[in-house]
Amino acid sequence: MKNDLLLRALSGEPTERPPVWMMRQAGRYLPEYRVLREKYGFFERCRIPELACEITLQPVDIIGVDAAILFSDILVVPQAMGMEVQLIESKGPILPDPIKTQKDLQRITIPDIHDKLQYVFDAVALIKKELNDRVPLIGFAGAPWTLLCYMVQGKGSKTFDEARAFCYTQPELAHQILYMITETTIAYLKGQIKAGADVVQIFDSWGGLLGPEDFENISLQYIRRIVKAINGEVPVIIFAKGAWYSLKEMAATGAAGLGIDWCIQPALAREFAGDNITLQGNFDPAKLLSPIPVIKKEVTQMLHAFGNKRYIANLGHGILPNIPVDHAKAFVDTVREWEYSSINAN
Ligand code: 1CP
Repeated sequence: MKNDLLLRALSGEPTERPPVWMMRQAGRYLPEYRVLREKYGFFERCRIPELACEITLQPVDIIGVDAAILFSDILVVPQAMGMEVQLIESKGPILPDPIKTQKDLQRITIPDIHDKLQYVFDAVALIKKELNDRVPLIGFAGAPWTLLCYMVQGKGSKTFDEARAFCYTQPELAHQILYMITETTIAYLKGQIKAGADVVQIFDSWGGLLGPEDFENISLQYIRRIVKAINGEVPVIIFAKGAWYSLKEMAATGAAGLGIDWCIQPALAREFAGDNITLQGNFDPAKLLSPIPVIKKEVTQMLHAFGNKRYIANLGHGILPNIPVDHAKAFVDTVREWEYSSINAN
């Protein structure tokens, strides 16, 4: 691997500077992505390995990030389990027949992963070939709770109140579904790893909507099972947005890295997570709309705050579609120009 900063940061080996990538780095803020978006539907872009490969490589070539992340979506898993998923322009994902009752369970299965998601594994293999070991490739999946949110609510939401109420009022049914998603996800991530993914990230975008006890019961116990099943084959990063109160428990799963958002101070996150894990984050994506000199100053402050410990520079959530490309580049360049030795020099 020519640039193995990400792998070294995840295994706790020294690095001269932190690696940097951005969640949702392949996407609408890039004009090159928007060209393909005009021509092909969302799932076409996911399903045609050549397109998924081209989109995955765009931020590596254009922005200069230290890792590629597979272009796909977390919702291909509910799709593979038998649910219809549509992506509607400017509305986001819609699942027209959400799960509400025990009877609806008949509509979903734990699928044969190669039957349903082979196109993802083909994309991973092609991306690995085209990357030619320039930077590591991150594979990913949604956490079971975050996928259940969409499968029950049927669309995006700021609160996913229907999904939360579902878990509290029909706990047995909820746990049956979470179990099915977990089994599917284990096979899915193992397939990505076999096809060549160097790291996998579990996105629990809605973890922080649950209180600490419910997070353990509804989300973390299933994430833990996934991490255990991967059993160190590749490093796993858990990103549970908003679930800062469980960093200690998440660190104990055996994950190599934990993503954090901008609502927790780096020092406090480190205190909760302990020293034997890599932290990833946590720049507020909305700050990328600031003038470039302000971005540079704030990123430098962030790097100082994380200090000379196991660290991957990233945003605290996905990049927004209206971020100018040169602002995204300023974020990445500031990290690339920084060296750990500057901490001692100052
Ligand atoms: O072109 C378009 O308009 C489609 C927008 C889009 C894109 C670019 C969607 C629909 N998905 C993606 C790609 C995607 N999704 C990636 C690609 C790799 C990357 O560059 O990072 C990844 C990792 C995801 C993961 C994803 N999808 C998450 C978890 C991360 C997060 O941002 O919280 C979630 C929650 C989704 C669901 C989803 N898919 C698409 C949208 C717009 C959403 C979010 C909807 C919502 O707000 O509820």
